[in-house]
Amino acid sequence: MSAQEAIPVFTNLNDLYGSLGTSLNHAERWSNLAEEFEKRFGKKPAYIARAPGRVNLIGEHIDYALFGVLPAAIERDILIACAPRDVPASSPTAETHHAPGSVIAENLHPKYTRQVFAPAPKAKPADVDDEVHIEGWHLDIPQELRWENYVKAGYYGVLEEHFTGPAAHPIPVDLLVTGSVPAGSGLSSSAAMVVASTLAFLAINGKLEGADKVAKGGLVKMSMENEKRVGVNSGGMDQAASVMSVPSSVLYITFYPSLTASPHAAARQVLLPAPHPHANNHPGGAVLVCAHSLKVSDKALTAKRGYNLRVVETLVGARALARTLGVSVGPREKITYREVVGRLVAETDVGKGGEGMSVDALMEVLARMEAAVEQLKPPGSTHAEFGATMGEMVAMSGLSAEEFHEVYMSWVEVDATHFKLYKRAKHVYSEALRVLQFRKLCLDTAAAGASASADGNLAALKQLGELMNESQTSCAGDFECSCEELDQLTQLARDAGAYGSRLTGAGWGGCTVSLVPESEVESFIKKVSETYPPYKGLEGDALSEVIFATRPSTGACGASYF
Ligand code: NG1
Ligand code: MG
Repeated sequence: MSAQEAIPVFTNLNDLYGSLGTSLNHAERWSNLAEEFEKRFGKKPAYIARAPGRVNLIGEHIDYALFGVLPAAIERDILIACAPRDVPASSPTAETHHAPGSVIAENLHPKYTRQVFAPAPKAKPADVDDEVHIEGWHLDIPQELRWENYVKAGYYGVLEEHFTGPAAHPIPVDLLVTGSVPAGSGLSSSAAMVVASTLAFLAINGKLEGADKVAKGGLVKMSMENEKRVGVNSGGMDQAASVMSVPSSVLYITFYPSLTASPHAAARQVLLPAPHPHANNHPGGAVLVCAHSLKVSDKALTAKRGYNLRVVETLVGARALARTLGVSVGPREKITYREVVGRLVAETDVGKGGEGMSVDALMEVLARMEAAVEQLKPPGSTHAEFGATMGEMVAMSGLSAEEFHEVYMSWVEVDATHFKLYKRAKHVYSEALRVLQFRKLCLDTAAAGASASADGNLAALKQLGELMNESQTSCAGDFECSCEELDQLTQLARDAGAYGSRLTGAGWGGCTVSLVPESEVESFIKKVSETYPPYKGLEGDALSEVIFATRPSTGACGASYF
């Protein structure tokens, strides 16, 4: 799973469906999309891009602190069918859809209307030979969570990366979108949209071929930058999971020293304990069940008091901690919590090295951080739960008020009077450690293979569940990204027999993920559907839309039609 791997393009659709999993009728979805495309645009699609949503097993809100996380792609995905549109040479170019690189975007869902837009080049005529030189592009992307903004965000990145310099015009494109990832659910429909859009525009413009073709790592990087254009200062977990995932496996994704700088370290497979061959009286392996709290988590609305505020609290906390620990930090550097421990080790434990630190050494250091973060409680503070005021926070950063605003506040809008640096840090370091403990349990069980006892497997599953439960407690108490509905649903899931249950994704609504004994999935779903009040009266498809088992699925890919 290296970042240099090419993005798979299928020409045999049966091979493709085989790789996607069996919980949705993929063949029907793909052929329906292709037929509908032909009906609407009068030609077959040239390419269909697929990008899956993801579920995060453990490691919440630590990707932007550059700590490793354990997500897996799910079967539910976004598909974008597309084809070049011929624009007659003689046609008047005043109309938007005749402009170079113009897009007609439709969505299979009837509630979404047709969108027509065209990017405008920022061009400057070159001196001698009259060639036009394109310096960049204008494409209006309102910071609202509407589907077409994600399509535009993907396109914009492709334009900026591949269509600047001597004029090379992007081709006009018709496209049709469909999706099965519920929006606002914490299953990353947004990243799936951005990845699918970026992939579609790369494919249609021939950027997935040739010597300098975009590979998986490039697609992750572009998609991360593209998603930021819609207004959330996210880490890279969702885009990496959507692109890099492989069937049947969870991914351990690390972002340090950088996701794409260390392609081999970036994403590694971690297998959940498999059913034990001699597990007569034991429930066998475990399955992931996603359950939507039915509270929609709208990041556009909650960013100022939620996601973006947490990013600020986490980054400022890291600088303050670096200072109290005597770790070097540049005057304008936005150091992260991962870099703080890296440097702490490199600068104090000679020989261990910060970047190349082994996972065991990292686990040791993380365990020591619980005491260290106590120093982030503002001295003598009487504020509830150790929140620092803006003034106190500026003082802790060691920057002048002006510098502080420039470095930490100029790129983001937040709405808060107190900033809970201590509680956020406590979550980040304990969660980073739980991820590594979870990973170790999985790797140790896999290494023991058939020689492990059935009891050993079961014990491992219970411990994995325990770590998920602890993660939920930390998200709710210290990171404050849960909500009543998520607290209730995770508790009901445990009562219904899950090994463990927690919120997944940013929180404040959206989905939970539960680790459930394979043999008990049906009865688990039934019990939760009877006890979680918002599920009252739901059955059949309506119920399986909100609570469903999923297996780790494959990452982004495409299909070419001939
Ligand atoms: P969601 O809300 O599930 O898309 C967000 C971030 C992730 C990560 C998680 C919390 C985006 C695109 N993604 O996920 O990078 O920080 O929250 O762990 O904002
Ligand atoms: Mg999202």
